[in-house]
Amino acid sequence: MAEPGRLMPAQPTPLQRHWQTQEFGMFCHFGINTFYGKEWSDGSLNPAVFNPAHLDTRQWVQIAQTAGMRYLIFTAKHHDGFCLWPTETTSYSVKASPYRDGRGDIVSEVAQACLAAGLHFGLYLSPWDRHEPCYSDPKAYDDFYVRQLTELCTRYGPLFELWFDGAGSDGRMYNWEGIMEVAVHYQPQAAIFNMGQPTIRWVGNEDGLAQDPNFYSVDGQYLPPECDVPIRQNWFWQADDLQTLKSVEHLLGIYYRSVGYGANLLLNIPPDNTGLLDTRDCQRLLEFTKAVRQRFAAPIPGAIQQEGTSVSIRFDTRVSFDHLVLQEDLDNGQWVNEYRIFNGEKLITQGHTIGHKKIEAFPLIQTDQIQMELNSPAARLSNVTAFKTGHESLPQMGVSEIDEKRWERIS
Ligand code: FUL
Repeated sequence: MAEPGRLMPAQPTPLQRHWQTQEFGMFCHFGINTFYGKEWSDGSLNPAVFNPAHLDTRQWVQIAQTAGMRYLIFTAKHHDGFCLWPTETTSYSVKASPYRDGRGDIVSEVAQACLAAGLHFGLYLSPWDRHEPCYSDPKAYDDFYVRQLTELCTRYGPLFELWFDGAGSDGRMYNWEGIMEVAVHYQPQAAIFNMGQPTIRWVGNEDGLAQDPNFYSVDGQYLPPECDVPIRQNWFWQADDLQTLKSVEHLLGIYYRSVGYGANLLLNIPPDNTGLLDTRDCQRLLEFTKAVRQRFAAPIPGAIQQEGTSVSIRFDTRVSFDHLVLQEDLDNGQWVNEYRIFNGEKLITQGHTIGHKKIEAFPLIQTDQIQMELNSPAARLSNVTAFKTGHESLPQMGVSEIDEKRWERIS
């Protein structure tokens, strides 16, 4: 029930709620760029060198699952237009490469590995296409793009997410209506990232950082954010950027400010030019996710009792903890936009958004109950769990790792 003067918040669909519960995914940028040490290319690179000698998509999936990731998004086509599946729409594809003598289908190899392991699978299909000659003719390109999307939506089983990247498309009007028809018709369960008729949105930076408050209602529509960020500086694997591999502390900082701020985290681990994830990236990823698991290994559940805007959380016994994981009941939309948490008279922590998940860190306390004040009696919590992690504040993120302005926002 809406309070007087307060509009009902936007309501999530079951698809959106499910998507939010998946929390953490692997992004895999792989393509012609991988073989030329490039981030972007203009569609003129020769596919003759595209030949990942040890391609093993099961390794990608196995690492993703060991890291606790629940989905994998693969670049079927980046801005260069090179297609990783044997499309009928262009000759600029794996068909023109020596990979499996031109009979390979990498999208299929990723899809099969995900399916076999039970990992959700999604695709990135860049609208901006720097190879395709008909790109300059909007009508012709819209048809071309719809055909590409139709191939992807009909050949590879259920897709968890379709990633529509806005780069290069400023000022360009695509036939989103036609594009969305294909997506919704063939893949009604796919989350739509950021363009067309989106069901999820870009967080607004490529550092993997959400903010508090993190509002899911945007222009009256429920649109939870996804934080995409590469594990190194670049999205595609490069031989010479190992020094930019993010530290465990930096990755933890991202985790607390994405998943811990109620957003999903899509972390890019790029396959190298042999077709495998780089062992150094894998090692760092697994060190980071092990640290997350260790911190949250021993949950201390709290019993929630609410009266109006006051909530008391009781624990079975007197316990010590330095973290709280809070979750809001989002069935009726997002209501919490302000909360404070007390131990007796003492304010432990406060914030704005709880949403799907909020992770709070603070100096260790010992108690058998805490109290919370919410902004609205319509707000409901679905979970409050305490943890003794041995860490009393959010992981630091060095100023050198992000620009000054952002630092002000997130510190
Ligand atoms: C950006 C692209 O230009 C990058 O190459 C990368 O794909 C990133 C995820 O999105 O807009």
